[in-house]
Amino acid sequence: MNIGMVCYASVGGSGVVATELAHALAVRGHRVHLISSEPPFRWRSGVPGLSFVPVAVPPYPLFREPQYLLALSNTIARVAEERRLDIVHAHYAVPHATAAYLADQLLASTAAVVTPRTVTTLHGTDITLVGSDPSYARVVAFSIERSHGVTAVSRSLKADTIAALGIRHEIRVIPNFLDCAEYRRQPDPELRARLCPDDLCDALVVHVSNFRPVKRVDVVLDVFRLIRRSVRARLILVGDGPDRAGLERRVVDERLTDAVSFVGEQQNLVPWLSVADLFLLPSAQESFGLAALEAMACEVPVVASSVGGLPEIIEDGVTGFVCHPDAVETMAGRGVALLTDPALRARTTRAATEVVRNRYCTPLVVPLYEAAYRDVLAS
Ligand code: GMT
Repeated sequence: MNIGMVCYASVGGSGVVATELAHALAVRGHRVHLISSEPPFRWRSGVPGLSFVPVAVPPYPLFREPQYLLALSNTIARVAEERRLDIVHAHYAVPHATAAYLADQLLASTAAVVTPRTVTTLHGTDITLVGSDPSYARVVAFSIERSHGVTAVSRSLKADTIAALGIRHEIRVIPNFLDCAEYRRQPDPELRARLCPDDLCDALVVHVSNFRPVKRVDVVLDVFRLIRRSVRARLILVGDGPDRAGLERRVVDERLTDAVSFVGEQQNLVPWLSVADLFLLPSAQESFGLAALEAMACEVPVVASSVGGLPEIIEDGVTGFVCHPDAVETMAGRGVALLTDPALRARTTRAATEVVRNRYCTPLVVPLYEAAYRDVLAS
């Protein structure tokens, strides 16, 4: 098939999933054209069958608002014609489902020979935070309904989409996935010794996110402080975003600079996860929680909040722990248990990696997207 994959380039799970899907589909013999403002975070050049198409947004000094939606719609229609696309796959509904719809209408209005089918994948905040905002809801719902196929990354997000936007279109749940050959524990004793010297530290706690309020990195710090009452632990914060500066100030004010390190965005997470003993994800909302899945694949036990799709990937007490988002003491207690009880830790990480390998590796999930493409092409 000839597929146009539309996604955000900024660091975030939807861009990661779209880029990995584009890559995996190219490896499976499809031609994939990734359309975005710039090559996304995980972009790998030189893969046969995979190409990148930038969306150029010409500046005009009179506008304070860049016209990204128009430029993207135009680019999708152009690429569809030039490269004879069968499928346009929009990741994150806002505004990509709308751009795909506009491109579809453009092609139809010019009686183009090529009229690709559109598929929209809902990722989370495109519904739960952004898309259901009254400023956007009507056009987002309209654009989702006009997609030929719709997928969501969890059952929870499917339910949220129906509840928040009243969508009647069939929504197929296709979970996120990862390359299980890449995401496995690969210990780096030097990195471990640098981050957690034996004489000062017994355990490494890790959190990875884009430091937005929904991720509640302040709660990561609260939980970590409680854990430190019983375990000589250090905290590694991976990522960057609007909440980082405030947290850095808090770490200084609370005299935690020796115990907490901010290491910024990391292209390759595996080394950071492979030195970790515990992963914290106390998000307010998380439609899937790709970061938790990546930790589980690298044998890091996860303590997360019981929101959104997290309980679909983490079975409480079996493959990790999910707690009420406000139960900070409970999260800390679960963390201490995992750090101090080697048998519990081994049991949990073994069960978690088994679930990852049995359900979430690339070869198990990518065929579900191929089936969705075949169905919309046949419909
Ligand atoms: O969190 C966002 O606002 C953006 C989005 C993204 O692009 O990373 O995150 C969502 O999509 C990810 C990939 O499907 C999911 O793993 C995240 O759970 C989801 N984030 C939220 O629901 C907060």
